[in-house]
Amino acid sequence: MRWENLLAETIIEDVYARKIFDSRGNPTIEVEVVTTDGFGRASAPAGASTGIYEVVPFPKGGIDEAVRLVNELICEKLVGMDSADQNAIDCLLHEIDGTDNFSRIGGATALAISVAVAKAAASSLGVPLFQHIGGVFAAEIPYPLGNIIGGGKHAGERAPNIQEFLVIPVGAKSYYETLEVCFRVHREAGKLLKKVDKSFTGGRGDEGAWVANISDDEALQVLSETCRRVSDEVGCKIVLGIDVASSSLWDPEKKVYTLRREGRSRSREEQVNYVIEIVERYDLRYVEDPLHEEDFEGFSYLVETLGRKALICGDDLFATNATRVEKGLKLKAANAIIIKPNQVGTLTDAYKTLRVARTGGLVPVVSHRSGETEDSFISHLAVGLRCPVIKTGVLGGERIVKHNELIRIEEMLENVKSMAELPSQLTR
Ligand code: 2PG
Ligand code: MG
Repeated sequence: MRWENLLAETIIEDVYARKIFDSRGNPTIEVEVVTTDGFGRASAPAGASTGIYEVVPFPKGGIDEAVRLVNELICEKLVGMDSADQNAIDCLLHEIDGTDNFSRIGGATALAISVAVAKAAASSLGVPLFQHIGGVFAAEIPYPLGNIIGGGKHAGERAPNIQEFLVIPVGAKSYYETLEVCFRVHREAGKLLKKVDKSFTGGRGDEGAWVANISDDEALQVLSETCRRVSDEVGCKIVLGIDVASSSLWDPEKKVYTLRREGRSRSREEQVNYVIEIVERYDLRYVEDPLHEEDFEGFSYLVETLGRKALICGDDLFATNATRVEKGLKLKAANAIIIKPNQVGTLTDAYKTLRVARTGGLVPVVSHRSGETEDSFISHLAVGLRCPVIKTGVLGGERIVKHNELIRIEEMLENVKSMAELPSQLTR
């Protein structure tokens, strides 16, 4: 086959946007890209605990304006371009937008286009999406960070302040097995919660994690106890983690962390000490956003104190933004990073941030958002970019599609796959 013919197959012929709904019932944007020989469809997720350094999701006129912009303006500019040239497409999106936070076309708009283009290219070329992203040697399967108990902005008033109580089945030998363990922990934790909280009726939060009327410490006790038991029963090492999502607790005026449940607050110093205390008491190996998004120095102190024992992971702190990662690296403010493509708008931007982070030794964790759709793109992204951990909630259709897609990827890679190599903080 001639090179020109091969290239022609990936040429964009049409782009179309519509409004759909996410898992919280909020409207979001979905984009379809048609090429000569392929098709890609992608939609944008949405956060509840969004960081202030994330790109703006929608333009001034909201989603309707975003849809209009795609169908009436952006489509025309993309037709004729090569979907396999992701960099050129993402550069063009920046050019059309002309701002540094995607406020004109919307970051959600950019993301849906960027991902739909990648999917269309993979489909045109007849290769799996993870291989299109990562090449033929992308064959490492990530471990899930399973969300077992929820709190903060993902749950109700009486739930814990900490947003997510997480587990990683580090002893599992396959993705399928990691899920068996995660779901067993989830099931058993549900049973134990009934004993701890008499009013618990099996309610679940945005990501499928249990929501109960318990304190942070009670949630950690339930998680610890459940993991100990399940680990013994199934013979698989399970480690614990949390996403404090501290920016959601931070009151910038009073300069305190508000503990809604207890009706009191913690000073910065108290918050630092509390994090150190629970990491030690519950042997937490993963702590995401222990402090609010401006406190690089506080993060540095935690890395210095806990960094050899636990991953101190920046989510809102970095907002998948390369400039913020550079600052974080200078200050040694984290040893892990959340990669959420919708925080930055395009696949190329997310990749660039990942490259900076990796060069600086940060452990990358590809992540969903609390408001998700049936799009399983991040499963491919985690394998394609060789990220050792994927954070994608626990139960619920929009979470399960990502897990099931990883089971399929694992099967596809049958003879060449290996489980990802985990950092020492998780395996020690
Ligand atoms: C987080 C995410 C996903 P949200 O804080 O890590 O769990 O939550 O999408 O609400 O920001
Ligand atoms: Mg987070």
